[in-house]
Amino acid sequence: CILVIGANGQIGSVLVEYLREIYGMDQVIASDIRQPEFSTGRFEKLDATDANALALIVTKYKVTQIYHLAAILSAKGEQEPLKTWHINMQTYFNVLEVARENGVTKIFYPSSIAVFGDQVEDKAEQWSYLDPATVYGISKTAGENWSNYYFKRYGMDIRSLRYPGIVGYQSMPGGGTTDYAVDIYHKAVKGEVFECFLSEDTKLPMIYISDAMDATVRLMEAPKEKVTVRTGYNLAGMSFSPKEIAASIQKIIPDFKIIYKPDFRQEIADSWPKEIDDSAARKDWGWRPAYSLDKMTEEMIAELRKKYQTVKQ
Ligand code: VAH
Repeated sequence: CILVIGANGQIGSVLVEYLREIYGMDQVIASDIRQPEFSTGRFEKLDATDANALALIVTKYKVTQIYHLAAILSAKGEQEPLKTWHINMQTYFNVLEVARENGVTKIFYPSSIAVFGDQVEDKAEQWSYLDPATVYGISKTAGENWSNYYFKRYGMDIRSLRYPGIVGYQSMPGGGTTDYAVDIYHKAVKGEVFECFLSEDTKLPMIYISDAMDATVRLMEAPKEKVTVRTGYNLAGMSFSPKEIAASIQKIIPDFKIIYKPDFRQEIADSWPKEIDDSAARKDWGWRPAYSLDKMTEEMIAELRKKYQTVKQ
């Protein structure tokens, strides 16, 4: 069985369905700290800071793979730095130790472009120097190094992607700095003016949710010997600025309006690279993005129009 921790989150909520499509409904156990209002398959309430509770679920379902998608993201994480560090690290230490003690064969650890900081000018290479500016980024950098340690010391097959900003229609914008790129579509489809918390030229690496899902499973299913990066693979679909995504939306919704009111998240975004070199992922396990900005915009608007129409009826 596969256990997804943080199944209610932006990635988790989509990944659970994606994995169930591939491996079968009863092969994927979703878990999160709160019971969702509705869940289609097996769900276990779990506070992943509680190692015993995690171990009970792992043994109950004979879990062989864990996707650890629970974390406090970059913007929200800055409000209480030490709490963010504790939650992001304690949950991962529990995953590593419970997995080691219970013969879990594979772990997916989501990293982020937030591991990069001001040492990277515009383009982040696979082995660029990591000087993260946020607690979230510090915790992801630490998590990558712990993954590499457990791989070397215990031979555990832990695989990781440095996700850029993820854009999807399935969940509402969360505590991420890149979540402006989710919220903008909701406002455009509802015919509301969008107030952007980043300046118009803030270019950031992003990826459409479908490409993020494809990359995740492609990495997890790659033959072990192909996985040459045991910290975190750079990954990106495209890079764009608020001005560029707004222009992409206006091709479909011409009267969409955006205003710019940068706040504390501007500083976080400025510490991140504008572009990502993901050639290692392309070479090792055949990564190729399928979505351009305009193709993502078409799909996001179509899906959100369905979502809001159903709400209106
Ligand atoms: C965030 N969406 O904004 C996450 C992600 C690269 C950004 O880590 O915190």
